[in-house]
Amino acid sequence: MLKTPICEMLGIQYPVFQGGMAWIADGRLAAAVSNGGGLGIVAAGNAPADVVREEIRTAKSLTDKPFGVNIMLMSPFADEIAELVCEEKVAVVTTGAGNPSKYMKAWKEAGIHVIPVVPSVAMAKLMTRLGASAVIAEGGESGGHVGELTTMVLVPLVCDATDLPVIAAGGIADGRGVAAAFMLGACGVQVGTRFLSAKECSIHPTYKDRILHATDLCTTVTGKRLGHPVRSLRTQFARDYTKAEFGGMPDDELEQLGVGALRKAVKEGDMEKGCFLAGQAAAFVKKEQPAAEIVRELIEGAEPVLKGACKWVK
Ligand code: TUI
Repeated sequence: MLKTPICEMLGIQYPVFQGGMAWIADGRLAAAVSNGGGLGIVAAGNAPADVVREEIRTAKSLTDKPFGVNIMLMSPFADEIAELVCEEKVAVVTTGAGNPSKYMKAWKEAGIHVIPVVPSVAMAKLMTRLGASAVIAEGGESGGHVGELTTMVLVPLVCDATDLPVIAAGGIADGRGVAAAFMLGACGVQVGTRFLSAKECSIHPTYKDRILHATDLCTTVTGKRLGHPVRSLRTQFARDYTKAEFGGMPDDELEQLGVGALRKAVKEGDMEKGCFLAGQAAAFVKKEQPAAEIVRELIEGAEPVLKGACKWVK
């Protein structure tokens, strides 16, 4: 049985977080992951507080287990979501795409466990000083907004920089990845892309199908020029965006090209204009299955790998 200090801290059975995927991680998916013994996470994305409140209430109605809310800090509604999580007394807040320093005091006073994504050693140290409960070291294999470093390098560096529990993310979608994360010093994992294939994940069937058929070179990173590198499936949108990015389209026009593209992927399965965020680990995702089964497979797959880890040590 794989148990680590993060399980005790958060009152969860397995050290598996579900990634806070904007537009995708709703109350239904979060509750299914939490009911499966992991930590489900409702993603606020770019949604206003009333929409996120509904998803939190949905999650509460479907599970009595702890779950979290992910706050995407580039959202125009970040301030109101920051207040909402205190009002709703959510157990855990994870953050992404920015520095959550200005909210930390209020969240801690509300009794919330704050677990930020840190893309660098400096950010890990800052979050440790400001009282985070743990940190998520997310490498550039992940889907969506990516940092510079790979999981393989970022996780051990962050482990060396803080005494807090470190959750590894980016490129993890099976038991081998979970075991490897533990070898690097992590005591938990965050998994996004694998949960796109969960039965309880409500993305458009075309999105799910593309993930199930993804192979090794199916993802690419766009948006570096504007300073928001994003990993997604290599679709017509990604090709058009890359052409515009390197073809000298003015910044404001390029920004407009991306507006609404995520919604078009998630809600409409639009293969021309949709941006299908996905990590490199999409290549590991082979079938649709209940979220609880995914959590169990991640853990049960890791145990024999970890037990066999000393086979070359003589
Ligand atoms: O946030 C994510 N992944 C995301 S957010 C998102 S929505 C979006 N859509 C289009 C453009 C941009 C965002 C889709 N996927 N992952 C966590 C993550 N956080 N990765 C990297 C970071 C990060 C980056 C900089 C965290 C902190 C940070 O701090 C910089 C600073 O000092 O402000």
